[in-house]
Amino acid sequence: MSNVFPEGFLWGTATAAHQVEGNNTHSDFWAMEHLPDTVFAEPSGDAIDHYHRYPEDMALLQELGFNSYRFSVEWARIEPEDGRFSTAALDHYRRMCEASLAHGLKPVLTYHHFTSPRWTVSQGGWNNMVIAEKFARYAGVVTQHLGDLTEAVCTINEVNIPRMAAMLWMADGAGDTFVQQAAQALHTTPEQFAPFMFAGSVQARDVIIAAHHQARAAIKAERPSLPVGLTIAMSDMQALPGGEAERDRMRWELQDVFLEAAREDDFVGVQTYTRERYGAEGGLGPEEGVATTQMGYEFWPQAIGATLRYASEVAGVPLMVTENGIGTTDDGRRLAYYQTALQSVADCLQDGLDVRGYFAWSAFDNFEWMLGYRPTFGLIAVDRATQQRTIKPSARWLSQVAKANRLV
Ligand code: GCO
Repeated sequence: MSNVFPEGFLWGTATAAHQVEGNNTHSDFWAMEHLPDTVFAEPSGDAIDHYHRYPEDMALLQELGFNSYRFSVEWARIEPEDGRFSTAALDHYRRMCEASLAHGLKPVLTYHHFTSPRWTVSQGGWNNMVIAEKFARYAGVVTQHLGDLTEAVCTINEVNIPRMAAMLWMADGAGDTFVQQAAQALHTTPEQFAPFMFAGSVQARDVIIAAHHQARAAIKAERPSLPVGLTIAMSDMQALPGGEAERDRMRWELQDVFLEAAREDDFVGVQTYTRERYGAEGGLGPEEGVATTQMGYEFWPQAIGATLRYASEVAGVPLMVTENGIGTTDDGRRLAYYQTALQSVADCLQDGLDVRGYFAWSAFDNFEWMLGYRPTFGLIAVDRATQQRTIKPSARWLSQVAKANRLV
């Protein structure tokens, strides 16, 4: 059992623009949050105003001893209308990258984290192959402006989540009235409605994979040496006796296809929260006696080790833990989660897996999509009335690990 992490290991936290910045008004999500029959618990609003407060926020992350920060640049701000790029928005993200570096945090940038400009939806969204070209064009522009300051790029966050949503959570549709209203607001039809999260078809899957490949080429054309990868949502998919075939079928659909698409990448970003069990009939809920989190997931921190091993086996490229964490109001549970999770990452390293970094989800309590602000994944609490930040004890523990580059 080793406790030491390799030299140069990236230690950081992760955020996503829409979840922290506030007022992402040109995005499809903003429009969807404000419909009369919205499926969002509440709108994102000012979020935690990271758009303006990033210097103070980065100072906190520096104080905690991290050496990297994974954040996303917002396509809807950078290209608010098709083909119209905002130099001001690009400059904003350049200032963020500069501030990040000045705080000793190497920027790992995500180019797409769930939200897209509104205009993409009116063009058929992620069902239409045209978006792959548009996304690649945007990726080229971003790289031209920020590539010299960037440590690594995650093209698309959780390439498999739309497919997962369609197969696991939204089998009954996301609410007909909502889709009708959203389609109308975003100038499309319910049949062609495909914002990223709602693009669960096989066709959309192929569009998303093509968008990643084309973006990778556009990034490499600007900066051949910049490491590029995608990220994938992975639970540890376990089979009970008799459930192997069903588990393998689902794992092929939800993980293998995407990991195979990453075989030419510089790394794959693994994002893990829990495990899922399969029996002959399909997915089983949480096992009796196993505690669950605010998300209803089983408390299963060792899942990260299992998913790293599986990702390595299928993709065969270096790995990065781009998200790992827990939604809980009990920070002691969070600490326990990180202790077990990091031990399982250390065990993977010991066994020779090439893991380059670990990013906790999340730096701050933030906007948890449809669930609003209720789930709290942050290492740092935020009082949204005052925007006051408070470092939690779990962050202090992770800080010691990051500073020592070993488990303490
Ligand atoms: C993700 C999401 C995050 C979520 C996190 C917690 O990439 O799944 O990136 O946006 O907030 O997973 O559910």
